[in-house]
Amino acid sequence: MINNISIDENDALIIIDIQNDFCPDGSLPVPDGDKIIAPVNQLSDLFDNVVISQDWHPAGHSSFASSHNKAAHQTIEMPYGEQVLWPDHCISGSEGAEFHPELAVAKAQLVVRKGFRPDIDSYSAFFENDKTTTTGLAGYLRERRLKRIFLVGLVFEFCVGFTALDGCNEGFEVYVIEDATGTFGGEGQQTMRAQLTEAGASLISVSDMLN
Ligand code: VGL
Ligand code: ZN
Repeated sequence: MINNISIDENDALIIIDIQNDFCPDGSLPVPDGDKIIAPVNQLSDLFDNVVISQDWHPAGHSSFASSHNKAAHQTIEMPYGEQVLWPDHCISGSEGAEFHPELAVAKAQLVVRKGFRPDIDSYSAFFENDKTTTTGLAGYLRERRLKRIFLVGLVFEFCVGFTALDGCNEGFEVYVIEDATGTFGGEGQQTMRAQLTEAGASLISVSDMLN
């Protein structure tokens, strides 16, 4: 348990994909996905630096099951490896791609969009799933001398987790505020917890921050 973490000007809160499609009325809903919004908004108040990511796919994206005549949650082999197929979600410009209306976005200094290339999905806010195409986020954080990143949002074992793993690889000190993330649960969640610990990320709670 890490208590009373105090935040300074070298820290950034990165809010991952709190968009309508990942909330209960959306096309790829995360159970209780909207329940994290109040604590995320409270956390935003603590930080000088806030970045938000936005899943942003063209219609007919290669990560959509509908593009392959397959059912959602099946997997296919892509040139960059295995890809889970999803229901159509977060189509650029659609209401589903918008941030949840209760999310406090005014504080955000940067919005990173990802997954906009038709042939590559992007879970991480740093790199697309080919692990080489960059979003520019690492360069942004470095130029702004931001060293510790605190991650919240959706989904723990996908976009939050992959962002955290890449953040560790890129040399940032990474904290995942686990009870301010949403998850599908099950084995995927457990595997990601183990991977994060192995990579050196710290799994912490909202209460470690808001004391
Ligand atoms: C996500 C699946 C597909 C996420 C995005 O934000 O975790 N998951 N696209
Ligand atoms: Zn997506």
